[in-house]
Amino acid sequence: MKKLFGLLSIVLLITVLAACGNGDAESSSGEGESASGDSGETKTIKAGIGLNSDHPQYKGLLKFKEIVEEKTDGAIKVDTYHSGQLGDDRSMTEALQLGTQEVVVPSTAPLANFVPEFSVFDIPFLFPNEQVADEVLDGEVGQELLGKLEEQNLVGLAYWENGFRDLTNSERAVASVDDFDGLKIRTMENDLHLDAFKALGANPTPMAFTELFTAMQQGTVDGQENPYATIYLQKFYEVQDHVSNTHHIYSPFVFLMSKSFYDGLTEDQQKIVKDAAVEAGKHERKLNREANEKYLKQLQEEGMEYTEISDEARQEMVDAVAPVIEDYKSKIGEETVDKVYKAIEDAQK
Ligand code: KDG
Repeated sequence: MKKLFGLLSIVLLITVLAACGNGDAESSSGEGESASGDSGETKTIKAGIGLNSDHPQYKGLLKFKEIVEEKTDGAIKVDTYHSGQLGDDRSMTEALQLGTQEVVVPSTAPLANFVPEFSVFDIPFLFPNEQVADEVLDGEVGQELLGKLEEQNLVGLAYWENGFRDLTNSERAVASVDDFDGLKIRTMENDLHLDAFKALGANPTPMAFTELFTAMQQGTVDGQENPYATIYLQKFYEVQDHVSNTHHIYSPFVFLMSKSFYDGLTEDQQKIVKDAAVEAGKHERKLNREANEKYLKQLQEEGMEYTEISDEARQEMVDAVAPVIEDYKSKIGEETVDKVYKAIEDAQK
């Protein structure tokens, strides 16, 4: 009996020592983690956007959450926030730099305040259609631009789509350059947008998206520009009477992650979040295109007057903003501008 007790004690001691050994290896280096990063610690991603929960952008974010939580077996949890609950594009991007938020999906326009080369996508009438935009953004030059975000403590994981922007206002039907005269237009916080609208004769004001609805409601601005999906889903038709298919800029979204958070992930987890951002982006682009197709009609059903821009009128707009583009080439960086123009050409061959 005494012998048996002694043997059991030894077995127990060996088991306890072995367990301690494992624990040390995991907590000190994280090496030997499973593919899902199973160190026992759950990492949480706080992901925010400015648009509301009906918008395809939010559906994309939910897709990202679904993929990441499933592929990491819950080792990474994603909490999603819409409608600017965490702030606007700019302040959320700053929160990523500080490490107090992990994900934001801003338009590229405010990102140009962090990496000036992103303003290349603010060149008016740059992309002829969404397919060419996809090829350029997902191709070499698009990915090279994402790489520049690292210097700003940001990691660009994928491009999503905001889309072609169209003008709305509460004053008059806009059919030609003359009709822009003096219109108080809210723009995103981007110098090229501001100067392009000035060149068209408007009176632009930069403003965060979170303040836009109230500004239109109170008449601080006469109008704004955004894709049909946003105009409809944010109910801008309640405070705007006219919409024109100006299609003046194609806005990409960038799926951004905080660099300090990304660097703290295991290699497997980095691959999972990268692939998930790309996959969710494909889903978002598809939903967004469907939305933009159907919502122009619904805006008219809600009482907005639609004005179609003729080819001649669009050419007048192209001519009016041409000097601004020339002026910005050096500010953006000639090399980036040339590469993007070349990629657009190649995508159309
Ligand atoms: O979530 C994205 C929005 O915050 C913003 O980018 C929408 O296009 C937009 C705008 O006009 O500010």
